[in-house]
Amino acid sequence: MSTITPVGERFHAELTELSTLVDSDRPGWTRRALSEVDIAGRDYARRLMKQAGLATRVDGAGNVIGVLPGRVGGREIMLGSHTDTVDGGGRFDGITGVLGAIEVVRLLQENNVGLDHDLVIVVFFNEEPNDFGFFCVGSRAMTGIVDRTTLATTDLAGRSLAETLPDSGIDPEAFLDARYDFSKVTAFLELHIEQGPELERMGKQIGVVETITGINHFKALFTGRQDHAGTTPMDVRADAGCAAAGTVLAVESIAESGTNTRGTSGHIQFTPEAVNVVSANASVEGEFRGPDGSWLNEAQRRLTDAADDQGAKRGVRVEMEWTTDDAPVPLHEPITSTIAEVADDLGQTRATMFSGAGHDAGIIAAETQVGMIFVPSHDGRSHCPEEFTELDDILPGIEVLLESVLRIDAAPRSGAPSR
Ligand code: HGY
Ligand code: MN
Ligand code: MN
Repeated sequence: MSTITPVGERFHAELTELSTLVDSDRPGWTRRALSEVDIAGRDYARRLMKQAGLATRVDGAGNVIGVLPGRVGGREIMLGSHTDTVDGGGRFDGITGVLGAIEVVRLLQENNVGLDHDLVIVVFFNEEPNDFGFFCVGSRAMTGIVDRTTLATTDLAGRSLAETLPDSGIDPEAFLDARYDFSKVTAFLELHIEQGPELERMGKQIGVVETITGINHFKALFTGRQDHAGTTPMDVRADAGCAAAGTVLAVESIAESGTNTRGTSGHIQFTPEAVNVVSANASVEGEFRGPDGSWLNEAQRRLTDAADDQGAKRGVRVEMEWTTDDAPVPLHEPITSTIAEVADDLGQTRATMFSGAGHDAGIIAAETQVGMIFVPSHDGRSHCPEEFTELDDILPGIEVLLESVLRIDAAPRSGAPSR
């Protein structure tokens, strides 16, 4: 077993530098995809990859890909995560896994440890939800599940994704053609902060992810009639805002009806926005999550019906669109058990976990064997400026990532990895 330990100061300095590349007009540690600062973030990661000796390129979908050639070649082990954040997000979501993967490359080289496999590091483009209703955009493009309908989707200003991608240096045609050949990938591993409270509560160092949540996103548009707020009697209004608000409450009550299920409305807008005008239009965007695919399907149906009811009783037209429909993803047993054995052998405490957060790993799992390594989040906080993980809590995750790569590399091709 390897006794190589990560260089904490180096990792910490890079995490500080990358996390402070932020949009100064936004709260928290904001580096949203499709923004200039997101380009700077991916460029920074690419510079580090080059310094670590990787041959780098950017694929047609904006994913930064670095390769450390192996002794044998032909087969790959892939590591990766993302550098974009939510608006007002934190410093650790995504970049912990990117910088952790680059640290693994450097540790292998500094300790003259060669792999048979090529080691491929990916900084996935646009993992967090964008204004077009999509998330995990780069990993979806790599797995070939984007199409012209994806490109035609519009934001609330009416601009299409196809019109917007070139601002980030992405050609829409190349975006459609960014499919990666996963037949040569033995496994994909993603290190990530937990983003919830379980590891800290249990006093465990490492989370071994068994399943990643299913996520269904929706956009609902409500079209009513604009009228005077003082002279229009309540019974003749077609108030789009009220239909939208009723839909928000339906999301909450449907989510409360399941086990470990979640429902969130993250956006609501009335048009016009004026206290003395009945809303002509309104929009709501939100999502359901949960570990059970059939519950998610049922939640979709119930919310579509609830929004229709909200509209029908007010004479408001409702258009409901489900923009993503991702089923829960079980991760792959040979990889998850390798991660668990590695943690045990390194003397680290660990727990098996469900991920309520979505990850590029969940998309890549359709193509190759996938495992995820979680490290604790202080107070379980994430997607907020207070998101925090101690350096001493991250380093064990990098050690597990490194040793898992070594075991997968050394495993017989047809069997479960072991060493
Ligand atoms: O939204 C999510 O679950 C992830 O953090 N992108
Ligand atoms: Mn996130
Ligand atoms: Mn993330």
